[in-house]
Amino acid sequence: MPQNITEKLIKSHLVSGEMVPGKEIGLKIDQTLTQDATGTMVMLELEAMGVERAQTEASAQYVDHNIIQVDNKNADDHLFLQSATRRFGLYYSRPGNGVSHPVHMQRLAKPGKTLLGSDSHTCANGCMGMLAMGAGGMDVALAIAGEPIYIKMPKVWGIKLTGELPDWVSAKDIILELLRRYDVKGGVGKVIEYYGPGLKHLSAMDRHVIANMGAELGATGTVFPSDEEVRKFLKEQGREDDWIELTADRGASYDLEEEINLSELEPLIAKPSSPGNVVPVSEVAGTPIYQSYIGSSANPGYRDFAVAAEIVKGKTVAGGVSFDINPTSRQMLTDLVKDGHIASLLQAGARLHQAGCNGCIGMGQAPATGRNSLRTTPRNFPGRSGTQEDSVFLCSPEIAAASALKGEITDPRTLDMPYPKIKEPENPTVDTSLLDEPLPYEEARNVELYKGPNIASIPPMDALPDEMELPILLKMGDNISTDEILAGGARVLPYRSNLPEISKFAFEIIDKTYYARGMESVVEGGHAIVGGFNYGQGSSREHAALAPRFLGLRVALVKDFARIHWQNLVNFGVLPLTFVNEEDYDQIEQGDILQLGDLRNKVQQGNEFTINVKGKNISIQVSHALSERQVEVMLKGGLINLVKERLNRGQTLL
Ligand code: MIC
Repeated sequence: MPQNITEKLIKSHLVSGEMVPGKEIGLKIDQTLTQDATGTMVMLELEAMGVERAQTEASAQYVDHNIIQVDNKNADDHLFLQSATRRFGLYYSRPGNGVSHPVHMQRLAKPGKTLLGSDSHTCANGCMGMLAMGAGGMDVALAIAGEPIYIKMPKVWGIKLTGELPDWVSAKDIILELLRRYDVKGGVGKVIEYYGPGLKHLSAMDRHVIANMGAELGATGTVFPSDEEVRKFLKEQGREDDWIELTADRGASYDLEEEINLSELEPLIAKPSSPGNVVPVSEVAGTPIYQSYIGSSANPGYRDFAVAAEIVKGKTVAGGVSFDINPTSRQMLTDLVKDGHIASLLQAGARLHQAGCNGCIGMGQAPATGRNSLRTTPRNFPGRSGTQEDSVFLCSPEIAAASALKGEITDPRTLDMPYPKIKEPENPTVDTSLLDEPLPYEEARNVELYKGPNIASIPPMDALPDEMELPILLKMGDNISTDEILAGGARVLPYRSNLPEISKFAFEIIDKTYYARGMESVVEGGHAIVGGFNYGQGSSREHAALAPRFLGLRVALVKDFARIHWQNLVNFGVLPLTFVNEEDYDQIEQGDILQLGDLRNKVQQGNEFTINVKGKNISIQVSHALSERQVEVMLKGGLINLVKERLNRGQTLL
């Protein structure tokens, strides 16, 4: 049977289950990636589980999110992470070295391998012919310990690319086009696999842009072939030996098919406050802007900065526009400096920041209230920029640069200049000086973990009770993102290694009283929340499950869940339920009390059962999609309890 690339990658890593869409499969993980904002928890989990040493082929810890140091917290976390990587045998990418996804691509990505990362944009490395997936920290900790990842077998969505991009249209517009067609739920349960003649015009970094924002479609992963473009990229990085060819077999088919004719695309923009809110830029041209921001893993390439530099060269950005340049890796920044592009940007009025995620996650560069910010970043969920009343648009570097010059959203095709064609450096800089190699085991085992005063261990969690009466503390609508469940931003992120403290910010964007009401519910046996479709989309941050759980969340009842958040809820013992009849969503209100009886039995006996709404004479049919393995996790109150129990019995992890 001819196979597509996704099937090849899955088959060669399958350790359990059948390759039937929707069924649970276990996959061997070759590489892992953690970043600091999620990595501190991962390292604490490794410690809690008593893991000796990473069992993967390569595991790397990047420090790219929490890089503004206004007090001791972030700096202490960096030292904790450095000590943990030395202890457990991981690579350590120091602050300033760059964003995890492009740096991983440059230094460690290998075609044919699997990569699991505690960051939803881990899928970016699918550009290298890898099966790269985002996951919660606990799943990544287990993968580091040598355990498989369990996912539902995805459908494979083949996207045929034909034609060639017109001038002023670039890779970002390709993924925005897919978001325009299918919105933020379009990729759920699917791996997106690109193929076709249009590919030959897209460099490995262009493909990174597209693969990265597969996360915004909710996809399990994005896969590109490993072809001559990938070989060229690896050769430039001094790693040609890591190249293997990986393409779909002739005659391979896909579960679903789509075609994009690149020649027909135009510059696109996602309006506030969803990456799926995409329109042609011409529709919003003339809207005044406060900020134009270039960088992030959604436009990390040399080309992305160089094209902006060429557009603004010899000109000055409009008065009042903050033109923020956030380089994505040190080695690329070096080349942009050498080739004069940074000088062009600075002379035009740019503000240059250090290599890292920065404003993409609200770590600096927050816009003024209610003013329009144009960004090449992947997400514009409400409040994510760090400003609560924000208004963020997502676009290509071409649009961002053109708009910076004009002070208003501008279709770059209207600029009075030819489209700058960018020549990539022939011998790009390769710089490994801030990427520390794993220590040999003999040395590593004596390393002590350094824990600053802000680092708190994860509190114990109880097993799933059999009888519960749970007040609904929040009733929410569709597409609630993990940014709304637990904000990012410079105020909140420094508490990522301190669960009791970070819990104070849970759901604050939606309801500031949640924390106090949650704390009260803990003594009364907990609470539930209700949501609509695509609940928990976006970031993989497991804190969005952990913090509500710490505040007594026992049941999340929604129309449907986003993949990673659903898994995180299970990992920490929060029962994720969906309405069997969606109309029942309208029957219940915030403040109602859900009655769950004989729950442990019901969860084990089948996927559907009924719960009552106290005093209302309503019963609601609900369903859980847990596998047998996950039912066990749920009954124990989460993965940590299960793993600890097994290790105490001298058994293997899972
Ligand atoms: C994001 O883009 O939302 C983040 C910040 O990178 C997150 C990770 C985090 O919240 O730490 C993600 O994508 O998973």
